[in-house]
Amino acid sequence: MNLETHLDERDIAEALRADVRTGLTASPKWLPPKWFYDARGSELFDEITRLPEYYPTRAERAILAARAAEIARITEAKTLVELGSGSSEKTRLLLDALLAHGTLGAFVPLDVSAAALADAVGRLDAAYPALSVRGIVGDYTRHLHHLPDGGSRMIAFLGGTIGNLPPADRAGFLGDVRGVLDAGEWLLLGADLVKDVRTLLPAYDDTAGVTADFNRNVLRVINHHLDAGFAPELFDHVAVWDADNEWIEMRLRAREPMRVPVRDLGLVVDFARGELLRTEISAKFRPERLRAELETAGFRLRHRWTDDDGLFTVCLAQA
Ligand code: AVJ
Repeated sequence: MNLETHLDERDIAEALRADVRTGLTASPKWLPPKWFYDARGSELFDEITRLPEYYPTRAERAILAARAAEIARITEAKTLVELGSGSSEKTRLLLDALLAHGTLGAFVPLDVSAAALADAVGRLDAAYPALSVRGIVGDYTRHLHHLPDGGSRMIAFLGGTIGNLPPADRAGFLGDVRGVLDAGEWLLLGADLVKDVRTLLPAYDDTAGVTADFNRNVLRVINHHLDAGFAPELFDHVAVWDADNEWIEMRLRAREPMRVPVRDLGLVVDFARGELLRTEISAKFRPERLRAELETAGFRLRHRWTDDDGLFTVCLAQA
C-alpha cells in the first residue's frame, strides 16, 4: 500500500499535549476540533452525516453528483488531491467523472488519521485498479508542501471543514493552498451557507444525541491519551449560533464543579458549575464572502454551485 507518513504517533501525541495544555489553561477554556476524530469519533461523525437534521453531507453529495462531469470537463485534472479525506466516500463521484473524462492518473488523499487513510486507500486501490492512489498521513494546515508536484492538479477540500478554521487561520490556509499550486491549477472547496437558525441549530443538536456524544468524545480522547480524569457524562452538549461571527459554536458545559486531573501533563483543571469549554466553531458563509476570501488568497472563482435547497455550496477556484 502506498502511504507516506509525515505525522507519527509521537508527533500526534506531542500536538495533543500542547493543545490540551494551551486550551485548558486558557480562559475561557477551549480545545481544537481535530481531536474529536479517533476511531470512535470518526464513527460518530459518520453517523452524524446520516442524521435527518445534518443536511451538509447530503447537500454536498447532491451538488457533486450533479456537477462532477462538468468539473472534470472544466479542470481536466490529472491529479486529485483531497485534504482531510476521511473515508473519501463523496470523492468517488469526482474520481468516476475524472476517469470517465480520461484525464485522471492519480489520487492523493491526505488525512491526520493513519488508520482511516489506510482503510480508504485499501478500498480505493481495490475499486480503481488503474489509478495510482497515494495516501499522505499529515495535517492539512502543516504538510501541504509534501503534495506531489504540479501538472494539472485539483485540490479538494470538502464537507465544509474550512468552517472549522477561525478567520485568520482560514486566510492563512487558503494562502498556503494557493502557494503550493501552480497558476492554472484548481481548488474545489465545499462550504456551508448562512441560513435560518431553525435549520442550522438542529444540525448541531440532533434529537438522537449523536452530536452530543461526538462532542463529549474529545474528553474520552484526552482521558485515554493523557491519563486524564474527565467524566464525560457530567458535561452537557451545547450548540449555539453566533450571529455576529456567523458560526455555530459547540461547547461542553460542566454540570457541577469539578477538579479534573490531566496526569500526563501534571495539570489539574478546575471547572465551575456551568463553565463552558469551546470545542468547535463551524463557520457558515455568504457567497460574496467566499469569493472575497478566495480572491484575497490569490484565486479566481470560476464556478459556484448550490444544491436545489440552497443549503450548501461548492466553489471551483483557479490559481
Ligand atoms: C466535519 C467540520 C464539516 O462542522 O459540520 C458535525 C463537524 N461537528 N457536527 C461540521 C461537525 C458537529 C463538521 N465538519
